[in-house]
Amino acid sequence: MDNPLDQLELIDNLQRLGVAYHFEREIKNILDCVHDISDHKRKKGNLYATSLEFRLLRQHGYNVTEEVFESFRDKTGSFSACLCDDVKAILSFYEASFYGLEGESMMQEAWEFSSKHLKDLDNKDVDQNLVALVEHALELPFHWWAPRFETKWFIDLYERREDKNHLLLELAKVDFNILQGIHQEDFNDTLRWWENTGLGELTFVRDSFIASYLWALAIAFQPQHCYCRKVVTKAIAVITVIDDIYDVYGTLPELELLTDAITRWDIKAMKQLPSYMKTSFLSLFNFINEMTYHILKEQNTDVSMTLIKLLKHMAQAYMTEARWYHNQYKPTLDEYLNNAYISITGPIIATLSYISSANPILEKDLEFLESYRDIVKWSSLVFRLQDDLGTSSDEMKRGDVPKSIQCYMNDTGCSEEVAREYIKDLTRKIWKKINVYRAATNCPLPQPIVEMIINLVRTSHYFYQHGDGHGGGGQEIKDVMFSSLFQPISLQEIK
Ligand code: 0FV
Ligand code: MN
Ligand code: MN
Ligand code: MN
Ligand code: MN
Repeated sequence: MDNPLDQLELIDNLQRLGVAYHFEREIKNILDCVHDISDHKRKKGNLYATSLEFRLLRQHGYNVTEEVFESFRDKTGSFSACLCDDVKAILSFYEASFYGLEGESMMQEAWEFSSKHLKDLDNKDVDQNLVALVEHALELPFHWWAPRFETKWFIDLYERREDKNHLLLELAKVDFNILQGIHQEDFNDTLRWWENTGLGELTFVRDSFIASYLWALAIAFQPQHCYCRKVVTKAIAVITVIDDIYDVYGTLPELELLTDAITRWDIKAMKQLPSYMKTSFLSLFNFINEMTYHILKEQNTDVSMTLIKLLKHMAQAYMTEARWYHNQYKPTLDEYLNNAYISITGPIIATLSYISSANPILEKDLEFLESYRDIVKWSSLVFRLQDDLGTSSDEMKRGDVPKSIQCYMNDTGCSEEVAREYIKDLTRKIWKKINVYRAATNCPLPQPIVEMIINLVRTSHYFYQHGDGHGGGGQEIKDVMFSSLFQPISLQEIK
């Protein structure tokens, strides 16, 4: 393809069809050219093309200024209403707005303008495929979708398009099925491990093993990340049990003993634990030690100190919440969040993703991950806010520490509805910070791990948008989970 707009649309399709990872070099070559020659003549007056180019360039770490949208403002300085007749352009503008950086006021206006028009859209005379894209984007924008969770949906949509490329469609389907086969293998492997632990039989534990695997799949779906998926699945499955012990089952004195055991990281601490806690503690202990052994053998690197430190902080954050709850203490939102971005386990999952996929593992990266700074902190905060939006209603019924929504209500006296809007707004603000760290040329972590951390955030948007998708969730999310893991795509094409 020679036409730059066709090339950009092809990249967009490759990404959404889930096959872009086969063409990383080609995509980079095209974007290098587009970035170099980014001429204003070509796109002048074309909001669709300008937005698509802006979004793809920012997504791939190129420097583009928000000024490219200046020409779409009218004399009064607002985006002109006549742009709204072109739904495809407004959608493209909306998708681009999620790549805004902290401090960019035009991108904020772009979001306000485009999201309002998409929500108010009269669907009557609009192409049905475009309507489906708009609804999908209002659910979650492209930037917030975890890579694998929209692939099947998009393949289906693409198939119904008149201008589809048959070869590309076939590639996407075959590739999806091949990857699904690989995913089923690591799923079966970890499932056997999980059944062996016997933890699923504990009466107070949520049934979340498939969900645990899907978090891992969303973080790193590519074939080479098999070990990473297994590690992350096991971690999430065991940590979910530990979280339930702290939140639901343990008495305060028992929880002090568990916190002490994890903090000391000593097999001798087993003796002090009540018997129902022993298997959970020992599963965590064995899993972490086994992985440490594996990394030592493969890379001659000792990651034990990092992991023990992060686990200690996690247990202490859980303990803080348990004490607050049992003493009926109501933290302020700030106080709560300072603890809760650790208790959501974002930092530890980020670190495990790094350790199980990076080679060589670097001391400076471990130090950064342990520091809870920048991308690690802000990503974990969004993860926490999404979890609270999805799970806190049930948590309050069951009895739990006030979560972000309740803390904000206590701080301000506002209604739950207002508090939820506040948390959603805070989420968008923090994403702008995440975008800044993602784009920073001096980002201390390698790009693939940054993307994994962001995928964790994206997954939290998906899992918690309609309730507790991790701990049971509704039927819809269960169907999607089942389908993405166990149902291949039929290769019979609808003509
Ligand atoms: C979330 O559940 C949960 F299970 C966590 C944080 C442990 C495993 C990690 C992932 C799901 C990635 P819940 O809403 O009960 O967590 P909180 O922290 O609110 O108790
Ligand atoms: Mn919990
Ligand atoms: Mn908890
Ligand atoms: Mn609790
Ligand atoms: Mn929760």
